[in-house]
Formats: sequence, structure tokens, C-alpha cells
Amino acid sequence: MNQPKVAILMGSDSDFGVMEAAVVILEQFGVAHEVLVSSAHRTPERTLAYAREARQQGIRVIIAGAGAAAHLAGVIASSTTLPVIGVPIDASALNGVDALYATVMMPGGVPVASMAIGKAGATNAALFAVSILAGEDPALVQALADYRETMAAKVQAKSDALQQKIALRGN
Ligand code: RP5
Repeated sequence: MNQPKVAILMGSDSDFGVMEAAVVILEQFGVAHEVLVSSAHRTPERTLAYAREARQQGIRVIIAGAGAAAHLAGVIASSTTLPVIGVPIDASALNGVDALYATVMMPGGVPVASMAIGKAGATNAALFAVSILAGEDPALVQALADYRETMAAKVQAKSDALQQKIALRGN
């Protein structure tokens, strides 16, 4: 693949079951990306060094997924002016609400774009990253429009199938 433009970081390899949804979207859109495990708590120096160097390495958007006391996205945002998208992961007894609060409640001045908890959040993080990159890339604008169209067609097909099922019950 080309030089990665999007970085997907996660606090643990145990987060990959959720964060894989972001990888799938970036592959679908043909966006070059890299995936790595780095923890705000267990490897703080590695995380900060990555954040500091990411822009110079050609990264344009960072996605950070973490569970529990999820400080990964915020810590990355503290050390880069790149857009940082946080994905709270359901990895503790608090079912991801802990990670959501830790990710979304940033102090003014250091923004993190927090997504929903779990796979929907990982999917949307990647779509949001594509939207950011689409500002410089008309092909990505078209790909996003196609994605929405396909999604709408699937909803229409589901609606049609449901109506047919209900009509058959009436006979
Ligand atoms: C967080 O703690 C990680 O992002 C993960 O969601 C959670 C548990 O990590 P492991 O104990 O599975 O490595 O920092």
C-alpha cells in the first residue's frame, strides 16, 4: 500500500475485534492506513512519540480506540494538531460508558471527535476520516456518495422484503 494517511491506534490487541470495523472501511475506500497497538497508560512514551511525529510521517488523521479509562485519544490529541477521532470500546464492567466519558469529555482547547461506543463507532471513525481526506480528493467524495447510495438501497430492499412478508401473512 502507499504511504499511510490514516493511523489506527488501539490501547490493546484485545480492542482489535472492534477496531477491525475501521480497517474494513478504510480498505473498502482504498485509503492507505497503518494499525498499531499503543497504550496511554502502559506505553505512554511510545504513544506520545507517535503523536508528535505522525504529521511529519504523512499521517493526516488519527483514529484511537480504547476501553476502560480510555485516555488514548486525548493523550494523542495533546501532542498533535492532526484531527483525532476517538472510539470508546466496551471492555470493562461499565460496558463502554467509562470509555465514552473518558474519550468525549475533553477540556476546551484539545479536541477529540468522539464516536459511538463499539463497532458502530469504529465504522463511523473510518468514515469520518474518509470525509476529512475527501476535502482534498474528489474521488473520495464520489466514493462516500456511492457508499450512502448503497446503504439507502439496502434499507429500501429490507423495507420491500418486510412489506412482502406482512402481505403474505394476510393471505
Ligand atoms: C484499555 O484497557 C485497552 O484499550 C483495552 O480496551 C482495555 C483492556 O486491555 P487488556 O487488558 O485487554 O490488554 O487500555
